[in-house]
Amino acid sequence: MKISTPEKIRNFVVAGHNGCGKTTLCDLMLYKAGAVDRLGSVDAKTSISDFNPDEQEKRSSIYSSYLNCVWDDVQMFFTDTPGYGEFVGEMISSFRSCGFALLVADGVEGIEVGFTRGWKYSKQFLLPKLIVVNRLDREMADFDAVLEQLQETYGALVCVPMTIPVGKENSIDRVIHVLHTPDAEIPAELKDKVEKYRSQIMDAVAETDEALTEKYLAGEKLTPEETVTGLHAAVKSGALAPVYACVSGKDVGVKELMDGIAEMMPNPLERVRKTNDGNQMVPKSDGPAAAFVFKSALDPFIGQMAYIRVLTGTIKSNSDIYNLNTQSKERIGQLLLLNGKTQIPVDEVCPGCICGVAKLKATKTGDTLGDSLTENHPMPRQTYPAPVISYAIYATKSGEEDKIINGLQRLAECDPTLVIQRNDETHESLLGGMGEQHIMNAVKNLKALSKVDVNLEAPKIPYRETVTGRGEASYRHKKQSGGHGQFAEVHLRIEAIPEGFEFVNAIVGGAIPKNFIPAVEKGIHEAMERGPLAGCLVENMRVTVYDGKYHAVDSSEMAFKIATRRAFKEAMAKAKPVLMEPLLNVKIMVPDAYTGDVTGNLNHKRGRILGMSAEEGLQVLEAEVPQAEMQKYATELRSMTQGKGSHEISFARYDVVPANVMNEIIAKFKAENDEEEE
Ligand SMILES: Nc1nc2c(ncn2[C@@H]2O[C@H](COP(=O)(O)OP(=O)(O)O)[C@@H](O)[C@H]2O)c(=O)[nH]1
Ligand SMILES: [Mg+2]
Repeated sequence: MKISTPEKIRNFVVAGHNGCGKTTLCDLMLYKAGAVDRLGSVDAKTSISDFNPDEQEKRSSIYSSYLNCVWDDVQMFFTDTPGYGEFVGEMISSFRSCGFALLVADGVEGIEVGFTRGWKYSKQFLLPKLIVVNRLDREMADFDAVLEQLQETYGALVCVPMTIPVGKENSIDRVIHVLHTPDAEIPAELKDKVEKYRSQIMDAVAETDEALTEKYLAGEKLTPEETVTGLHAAVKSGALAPVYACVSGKDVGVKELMDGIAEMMPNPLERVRKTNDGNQMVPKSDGPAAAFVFKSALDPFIGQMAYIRVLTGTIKSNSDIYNLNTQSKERIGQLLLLNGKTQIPVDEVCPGCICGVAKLKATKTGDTLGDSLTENHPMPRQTYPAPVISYAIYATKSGEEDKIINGLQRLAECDPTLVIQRNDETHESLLGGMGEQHIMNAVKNLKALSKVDVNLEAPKIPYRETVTGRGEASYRHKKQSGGHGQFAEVHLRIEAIPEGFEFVNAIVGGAIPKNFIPAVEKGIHEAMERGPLAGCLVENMRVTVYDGKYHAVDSSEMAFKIATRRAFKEAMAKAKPVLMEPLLNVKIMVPDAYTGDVTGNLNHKRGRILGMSAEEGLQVLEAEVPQAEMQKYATELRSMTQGKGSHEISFARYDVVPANVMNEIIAKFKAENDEEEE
C-alpha cells in the first residue's frame, strides 16, 4: 500500500474537555468509513481509540491515539486526545503533528476548560478549527445556548453553524445542513435560522476574495465551486470556525461533519512551516523527504516506537535517511499506519501522513529526519509546560534506586511532561508531572516497565539561610592530645549582600599564614552548605577574615577549617540570620464564578496576587505563592473549581520567611536533629 496524494489528505487533532464524546466520535468515524468492521465503544471497553487497559479501566482517554480512515476518496489522519489537563503533553504533541483541529464541546456543559485549552493550542499552532457541539441528545442539551456561548467568546461571525439539529434532546434524529439541505426538507420553524446562518456563512465566503465580494454584493449567486473555495479560504484564515451539531452516540450529524472535513479543510501541502533556522519548509510531494518525530512510546511488543509526521517528499519503508539534528545516518524499517493498537504495514507515505516506525537507533522525540543534510533543515523543538506537582521518590526496596531512575528516564523520553530531577540541596530525586493522576500513572508504568516499586513523598522545601545584618566572631580551636596538638584561631565578619557570596581575605602581617587561607575559605564553604538555623544552604553574604593566630607546629588545615566553621556559626548568629523560601509564580485560569474562592484560598497560602485579567472567557490570576504551600494545589484547585480550573507554575525567587513560620521550621529542624551536634 502507498499513500501518495497529499492533496487528498486531511490531518486533524480531536480535542475538548473529557467526557464530551471525542473518543466515541472517533470510533464512529472509523466505523462509518469502513476502517473497522465493528463499532468500538468506550463504555463496553471495546473502543479502537481507547485501547490501553488503563484507559479501558478508567473509561476515559489517557494517551493520544492515532487513527486513520478513507472517507470517499479522502485519506483522513486524526488523533484522539485526552481531555484532562494532566495529559496536556499528549495533546501538545498531537497539535504539533496535525493540520487542523476539531474541537468538541458538550451540548449541556458548553465551553469547558478542556475546550478552552484546545482553542488556545489551535491558536498557538496556527491551526484552522472546526467545532462540534456533541451529545445533544442528553437532557438539558441546548445547541442554541452553546452556540451563543461560543459566539460570545470567540466571535459571532467566527462560530457559525454549518449544521443544526432538528428536534431537541432525545428526539433529535437528524441535522440540517445550512448550505446543502433542500428547502423542502427544512421544518418551517427552522427556516429563519437557516436563512440567517446561510447568509452569515456566505458573507464570510464572499469576503475571502475581491471578485467574490463583488459578485455577491451585486446579488449574484456564487457557484458551488466558488462557495467551497471561499469556505476553504475562510476556514484556513481562521475567519470562520464552522460549527456542527452532532450526537456521536447515535450517529447523528457525523456524516455531514466528515463530508465538511473532506470538502473544505486544508490539505498538508497548504501548511508552510518554519524550520529551526528560520527557513521556510514548503511541503511538496517530491524532492528530498523530511519528517519529524513528534512522539515516542514504549510498545509492549516492539519496544521503542517513534511516531513520525511526514512534512515533505516521500518516505519509503526500509530506506536510509538522516537524523538532521545529529547529522547521523538512520534506518527506517517498516512504516506502520496506526488505528489504535492496530498497525498496518505501508510501503510509502507522503506529506501529512502520520505513521509509526519501530527501533530507530539514534533518534529521539523532537528530532527531524531528512533525505538531505543540505536541503532539509531540522524543525524547532517543542516546549512543554513545566510540572505543576513534584514528589520525592524513594525506592521501596533499597538498592533499586538506579533501576528506578533509569526506568523513569525511559518513561520521560516518551512523555516530555514527566521531569526527573535531582535536587542537590535537599538530596532528593524528584518526579515532576502535571497532576496527581499523571504521576500515579507514571509510577504504574514504571512498575510494568522495570518491576520496581517506589514510595512517593512530599518533597523537602529547599529553604535557604542568609543574614540581614552584620556580625563578627572569633574562635580558637585548641586541643592537646598525645603527640602534637591542634591550634587555629580565626576572626571573621559576615555582612549581607544582595546576591551571591564574596570571600575577602583582609589578613595583614601574616596573622594567618597564606598557605592556610584556602583552608579558611574551605571551612566557610563547608559551613555554608549546612546553615546553623535549619541545616540549609547559606547564601547572599560577604565573609571577611580579618584576624587570627597560628602555631608553628600545631596549626594545620584541619584545625583552621574547624575554627572557621565555629567562628562562622557564631558570626552568623549575630548577623540577624533569616530563613528564605522559594516562591513560585502561579498562573491560574478559572471561570469567573470561582475567582472569589481561589483568591481566598491564595490568601490562606500567604500568596500575593499580582494581577488579574480576562482571557477567552476565563479569569486569569497571577500570584506569587510560597512553594511550601503549593504541594497539593493541583488537587485543591480541581476540587475548588469542579475540574474547571487549571494552573501553571514556575520558580519566581527566594524571599524571607515570616518570623512565625520560620520559628516553626527551626523548631522542627532542632527536634529532628537534636542529638547530632558537632
Ligand atoms: N448521551 C450521549 N452520550 C454520549 C454521546 N457520545 C458519547 N457519549 C458517552 O459519553 C461518555 C464519554 O464519551 P467519550 O467518547 O469517552 O468522551 P471523551 O472523554 O471526550 O473521549 C461515554 O459514556 C459515552 O458513551 C452522545 O452523543 N450522547
Ligand atoms: Mg476520550
